[in-house]
Amino acid sequence: MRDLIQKLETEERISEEEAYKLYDLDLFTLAKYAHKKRTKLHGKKVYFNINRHINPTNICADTCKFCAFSAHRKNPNPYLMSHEEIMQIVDETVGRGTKEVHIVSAHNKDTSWQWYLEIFKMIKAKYPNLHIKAMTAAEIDFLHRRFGMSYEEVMEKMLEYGVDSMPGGGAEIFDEEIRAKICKGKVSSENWLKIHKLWHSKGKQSNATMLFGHIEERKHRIDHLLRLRKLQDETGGFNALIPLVWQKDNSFLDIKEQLDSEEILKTIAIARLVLDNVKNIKAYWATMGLNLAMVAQEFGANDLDGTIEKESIQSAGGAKSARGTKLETFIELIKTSNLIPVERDSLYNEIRIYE
Ligand code: V47
Repeated sequence: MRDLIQKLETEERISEEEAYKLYDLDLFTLAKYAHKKRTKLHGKKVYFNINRHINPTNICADTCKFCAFSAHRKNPNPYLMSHEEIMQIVDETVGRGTKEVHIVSAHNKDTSWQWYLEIFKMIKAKYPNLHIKAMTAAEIDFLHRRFGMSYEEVMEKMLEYGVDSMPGGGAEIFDEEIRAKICKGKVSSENWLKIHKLWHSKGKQSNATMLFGHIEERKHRIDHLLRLRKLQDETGGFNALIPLVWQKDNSFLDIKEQLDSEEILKTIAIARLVLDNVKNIKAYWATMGLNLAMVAQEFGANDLDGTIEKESIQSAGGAKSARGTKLETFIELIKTSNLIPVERDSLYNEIRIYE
């Protein structure tokens, strides 16, 4: 343990073996080093963007046990939006100043690949400056299996039609045994990483997520972070990690307790320390609440994600995120915490500093 503390002091890379010992440290020791690293990278800045989440369908061929969003017997409200409906949402949100649309769908086998992809062309034709963050690795893998398109072909269409960056969804937890229990049949961890690697090889950027607080153990989170760190060493294409705290309502996992704040903060701090090559760690307010997301800014996180406007995935699991957050709320909370609110674009270029 003395060696590990020594490395944290000198900011040397933590070895794989040492990473598995991080949870043995107490919260405030982790916080001290994670905050130091965060401050070195970002000072007192807290980043966010003005974005809109759109989930065009909840009809899903997969049966992930942790998910409350897809239409199933606990949530029997299947929907599928037309491109006209999606465009109407985009028109309205652009009118309110949104700079990014984050478009993620369930895996609907009754649609065509054109339904998935051509909407991006329509959006880009009308709003060339609107950033389109769309198509998780899980969706790309689904289109590959359903329509026989190679990953390369799906990506060619994404690029041709105007997708700017990929969101981090579908990563869940990479450990294969846990994956078999919570999301059997979905994109494998190997293919999730392969898809992001391919996207990065095209000079494009993406995010990564980690879903925690369900049946995984601490060692599985560390394994997840280490697999991401390894790929990031190769490609440098990940902008941010989004640790997603699992929301327990309406799922098919028999877990009664939501993860407590101490474990969430420890995980954020450890993510900051292990992922020494990923610049941004989001405290995703939709899964940890705004108050804890603000506290997390002192435990290694430097980003709150965005205003979102409408959130359907985590709120289906019980999160209080359905209606997004107002820009003024972000600004006020950050300022009253003696930190500096910074509106960023989707690739972390600064747009406005609220001094
Ligand atoms: O992959 C599903 C997760 C993800 C639940 O890239 C749940 O900027 C918690 O990936 N409780 C989709 N999480 C959301 C996502 C995302 C969100 C925000 C920003 C970005 C980004 C990406 O949501 C899924 C899954 O891991 N999820 N159900 C639940 N009950």
